[in-house]
Amino acid sequence: MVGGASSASPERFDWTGTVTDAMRAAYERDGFLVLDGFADPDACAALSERVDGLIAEAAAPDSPTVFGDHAGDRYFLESGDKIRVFFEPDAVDAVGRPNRPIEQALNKIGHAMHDLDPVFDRFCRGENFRALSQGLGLETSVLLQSMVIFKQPGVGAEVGWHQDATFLRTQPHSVTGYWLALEEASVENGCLYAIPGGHKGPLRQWFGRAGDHDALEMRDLDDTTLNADAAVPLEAATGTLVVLHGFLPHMSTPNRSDRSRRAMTLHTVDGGLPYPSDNWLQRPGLGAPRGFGPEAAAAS
Ligand SMILES: O=C(O)CCC(=O)C(=O)O
Repeated sequence: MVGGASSASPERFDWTGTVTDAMRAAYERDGFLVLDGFADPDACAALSERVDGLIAEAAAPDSPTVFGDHAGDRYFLESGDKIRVFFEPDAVDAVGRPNRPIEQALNKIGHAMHDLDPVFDRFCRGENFRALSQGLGLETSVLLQSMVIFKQPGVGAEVGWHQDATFLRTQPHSVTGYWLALEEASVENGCLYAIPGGHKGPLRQWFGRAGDHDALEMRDLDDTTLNADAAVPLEAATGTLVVLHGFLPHMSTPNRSDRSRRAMTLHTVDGGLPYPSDNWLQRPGLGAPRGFGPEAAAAS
C-alpha cells in the first residue's frame, strides 16, 4: 500500500466491446479507465506464452545480458525499434550478470513487440483496441511503444510516480498508455496506483535525449506538490485493462510477495502531430509507427 493512500476504490467497468458515455465521463474525470474483462483468458494465455518464448530466446548463450552504465544507456537508447530485455537491479551482480535464472530476473522487455512480434501485433491491432481507441476519440493514434513489465516475487521493484508525457512527447502532447494485467495485480504484489483527476495538473518532468542525442537526461519542469495521499490502487484481474491519460501521475509498489505480477503496456501518440527528435524512443529500423486496426497489421 502507498503511504497515506486513500482507501477509496476506483470506478470500474465491464468491457463489452464498446465505449459508453459513462466510461468517457470517468476517463475525463479521473484520467484513467479500468476495464475488466478487456482481454479474454485465451488472449492472455497466448500473450503470456509468447512472453515465455521471448524470455527463452533472451536466455540463449549469445544474447547481450551483461552491460555497464554507458553501454546500458546505449542498449536502452537503441531499443525503440527492437525487442530487448532489461534486468531487475537486485537480480544482477556487480558486473551486471543475472544472479538467478533469467525468468526470475527480468524487469521488462521492450519496446517494439507490437511491430516485430506477430502475436503482439495481432493482439494490439485487434477489434478491442480499435473499438476502444475510436470510442475515446483517439482514432488517429499510432502505436509507438510496447513493453512487458514484470514484478518478480520478492525482488520486483517500485516504479516511482511519473506521467507518461514525460517520456513520449508530441507537439502538443498526445500520449496515451494502455496497461493490461497478464497476471492478477493486487496491493500485495505491486499493482498500479493513480491519483484520480491528477491529469488536470501540470507536466512535472521532461526525459529525453541530450547533447548529440546520445545521452539521456531528466529535467524538472514544475514542482507542484503531488497529492499522493489521494492515490487509489488500481487492482486488476488477469485480462483487466487500464487506460492512462498521458498527464496522469501513476506508480506501482514493489512486489515483496511470493506471487509474480506480469503486465503488458502499449503507448500511443497522435500520428498527425510532430514527434521531436529529442524523444528517447526513435525507430530508424522500423519507420513511421502504424495505427490500430487489422488493416494496419504487418503482413506475417
Ligand atoms: O507496470 C508497472 O508497474 C508500471 C507501468 C507504468 O507505469 C507505465 O507503463 O507507465
